[in-house]
Amino acid sequence: MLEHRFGMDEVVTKLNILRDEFTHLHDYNPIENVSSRLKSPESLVEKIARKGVDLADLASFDEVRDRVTDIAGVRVVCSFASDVYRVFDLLAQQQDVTIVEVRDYIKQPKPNGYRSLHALVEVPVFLSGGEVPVVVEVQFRTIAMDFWASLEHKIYYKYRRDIPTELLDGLHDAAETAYALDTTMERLHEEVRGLDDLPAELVDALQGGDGPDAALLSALRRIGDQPSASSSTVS
Ligand code: 0O2
Repeated sequence: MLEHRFGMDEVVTKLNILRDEFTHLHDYNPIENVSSRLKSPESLVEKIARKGVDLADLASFDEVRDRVTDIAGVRVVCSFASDVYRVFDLLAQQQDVTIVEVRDYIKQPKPNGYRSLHALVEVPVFLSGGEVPVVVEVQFRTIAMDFWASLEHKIYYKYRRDIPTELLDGLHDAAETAYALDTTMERLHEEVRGLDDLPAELVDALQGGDGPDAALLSALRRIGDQPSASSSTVS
């Protein structure tokens, strides 16, 4: 279990470094929050049983590791879905990180509505006896996906996995609403960032008086998207 904690701490450090770099050296930080947890022995035993495996049949801890891949878990909460993939890419491209498996529950949500990007990553842990590869499960999700998953997790355990159908339907609808909110917020965010690229006096002029002319703003943004033409055309 200690090895898993060391591996988990390494991944957390990598993500915190990225978050701090974005906070201090860039104008936008895609990482809202990074948290981690080591599965408790009780939860480990419960998960093995949930998978229909008799603990007595497992001869070593390595066999337990083979069955339960999220002993060390890290969760990264991002503002928007595009940030989820961006942060995943930034972690995946690091030299000492090996991607073992990716499950994209954002593109293919679970039947209950659960969305997150799951990655099993392997990192080397350097112990006194040498290097040990450790697998850590990293879950990347948006704030809205995290909000939904936290509530669903509580309900799941409250009803001991036997959730009434009405509640299941309500949760599924809520997951779709959360996803729609993610999409709208991301579009608004992109619009505001698009405005940042236009000269301030032009944005002020468009937003004063009778309000912004949506068609003109959208045309200007399209021009702004073409790097070579933007400044000369707009001015
Ligand atoms: P806990 O208590 O959070 O640790 P598999 O590999 O398919 O045999 P596994 O390992 O469950 O099964 O893989 P999966 O589906 O990638 O899930 C791993 C973890 O993702 C879960 O761990 C949860 O943390 C989270 N998760 C997956 N599905 C759901 C879901 O429907 N709702 C919520 N709230 N979380 C989910 P644990 O051990 O199940 O739970």
